[in-house]
Amino acid sequence: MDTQVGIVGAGPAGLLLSRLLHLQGIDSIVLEQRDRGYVEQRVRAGVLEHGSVATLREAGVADRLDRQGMEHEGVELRFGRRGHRIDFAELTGRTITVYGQQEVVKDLIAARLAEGADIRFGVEDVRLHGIDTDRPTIGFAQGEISCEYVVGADGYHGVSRPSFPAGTISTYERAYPYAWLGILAQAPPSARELIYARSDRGFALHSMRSPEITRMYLQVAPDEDLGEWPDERVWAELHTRLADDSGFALTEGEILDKGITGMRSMVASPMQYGRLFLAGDAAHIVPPTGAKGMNLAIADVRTLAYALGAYYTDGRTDLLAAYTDTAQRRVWRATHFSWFMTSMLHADPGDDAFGDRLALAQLEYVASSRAQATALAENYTGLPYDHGWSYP
Ligand code: FAS
Ligand code: PHB
Repeated sequence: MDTQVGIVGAGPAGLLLSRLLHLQGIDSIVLEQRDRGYVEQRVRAGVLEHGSVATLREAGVADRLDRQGMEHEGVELRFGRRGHRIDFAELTGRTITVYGQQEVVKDLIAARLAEGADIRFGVEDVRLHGIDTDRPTIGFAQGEISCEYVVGADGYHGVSRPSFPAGTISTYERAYPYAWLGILAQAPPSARELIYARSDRGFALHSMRSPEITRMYLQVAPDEDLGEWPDERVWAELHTRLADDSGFALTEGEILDKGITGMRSMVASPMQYGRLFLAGDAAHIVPPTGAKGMNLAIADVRTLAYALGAYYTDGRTDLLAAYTDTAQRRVWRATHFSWFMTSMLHADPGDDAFGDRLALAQLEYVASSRAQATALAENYTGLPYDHGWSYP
């Protein structure tokens, strides 16, 4: 046997799992199809829940996060040219931290390689075998590894979920009639906190990566052509959608990265077949409006590492058997919250004026009701985990 746990995918889920297993003396090998440079520069999520920050600290990979992460105590909802701040700290006692996903990935890779971990980049043609036996193997162009458990942390387009035999997995899906055009710009953020804006021209989001780098998103059509969006048009649309009556000024800068991300919700269940477990985007996708993607991946591997620890320490298999139910309680909560934020903040091209007014009425309610604002705040900052992180 080459290792105890074979992990496919070096995203936040796969890398954090290998670290949490290592802290429990459990061996793993991570197989990644892309090269190290690519996974370390891939721009994706940027918001860490309260619990995700605590988990990265517990995993001992938060030094740079603690130095460079931007802690926010609230967020602004902007509609009707007016801003409404949701005070997370006051309403829940919890905060969020803005820190790029690629920075989390860099920190995890550095920590793992520093302790001699086996992370294989650039592997091709990964195939899973014997996942219904107690000695599964993972084949790939450059070789094969045998292990006791396989974790599919290979994202939505990975090979792990399709490795479930036909009829053994169900997927619940919802596609949204819009997408996000995202930019990374060399410009200081134009506000201290995130701004989620709903305008009659559609959604816009003001976010950031550092005091020098702004991250922004615009609602566009699912089949939008990026070629139709020269920088000037992007900025003009951002100015329009983020405008308010308090003289908000948007600071422009050189656009460093520009891309379009589709919007869908997908939950696959169960998240286990035999000795194969799914974690992160391999098992569920949420639209990014609720900033839940990376945080759910972290929550999954927190639960899975705990269950694998109980198996290797005490031979317990009950927590592994309960993995799907435990993980999916949080997955469906986050899936609902992400759908709620997406529906409330985007102008649905298929909707009529009645639908528009419903979304605005929901926004008005969140902005004027302490109960509604608290519900949003506790979901956004992240609900407490089912269990504390301590070795079983
Ligand atoms: P990841 O997709 O991060 O990692 C999976 C890894 O598996 C990848 O490195 C991939 O190369 C590898 N892999 C795939 N197939 C393989 C194979 N056959 N063999 C070997 N390796 C394989 N969330 C937000 O909250 N905010 C955002 O702005 C945001 N933007 C996003 C933009 C995009 C384009 C995408 C796809 C997602 C975005 N998300 C965002 C969600 C994102 O943060 C994910 O939830 C997060 O990356 C999930 O982490 P993992 O499950 O580790 O999967
Ligand atoms: C980001 O900073 O990339 C970001 C922030 C909040 C979201 C989505 C993306 O809801």
